[in-house]
Amino acid sequence: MKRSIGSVRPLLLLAGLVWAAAAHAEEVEVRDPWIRHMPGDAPSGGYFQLRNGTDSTVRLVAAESPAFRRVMLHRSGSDEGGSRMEHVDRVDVPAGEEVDFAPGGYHLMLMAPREEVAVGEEVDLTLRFADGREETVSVPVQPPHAQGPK
Ligand SMILES: [Cu+2]
Repeated sequence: MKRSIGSVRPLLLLAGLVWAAAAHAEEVEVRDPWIRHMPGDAPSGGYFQLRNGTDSTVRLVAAESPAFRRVMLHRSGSDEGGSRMEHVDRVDVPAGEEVDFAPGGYHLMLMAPREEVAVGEEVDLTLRFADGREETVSVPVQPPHAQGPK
């Protein structure tokens, strides 16, 4: 009797791992998030890669953080007048694709910190999608000169 239990358990474990891998493939992933922290009242930038592992487009519509009163979706670009940024209502990520939120392109604008946010801390960030999906990640706060998550 003991022997059969011993052989069943690894099988269950394996089934669990296969299930976890399959479930993972259908997820929306937020990779390498980081915040470029600006001192004082200046807004900080939020960056990450958004990977859509589902088989339909996901639409990012909002973001929030307990550390900031206001978080907006922005896109930086340039025209003849130089660089500028604009507010966007949504960012679509097609099935199986990835969209970069990075300096010079899409980014989160994190405004009105609730309390002093310090470089080296991590703050929670929640991304909200049109289908009701939400993803919360812990995000390292980096200094103004940082170019990436580390
Ligand atoms: Cu901005």
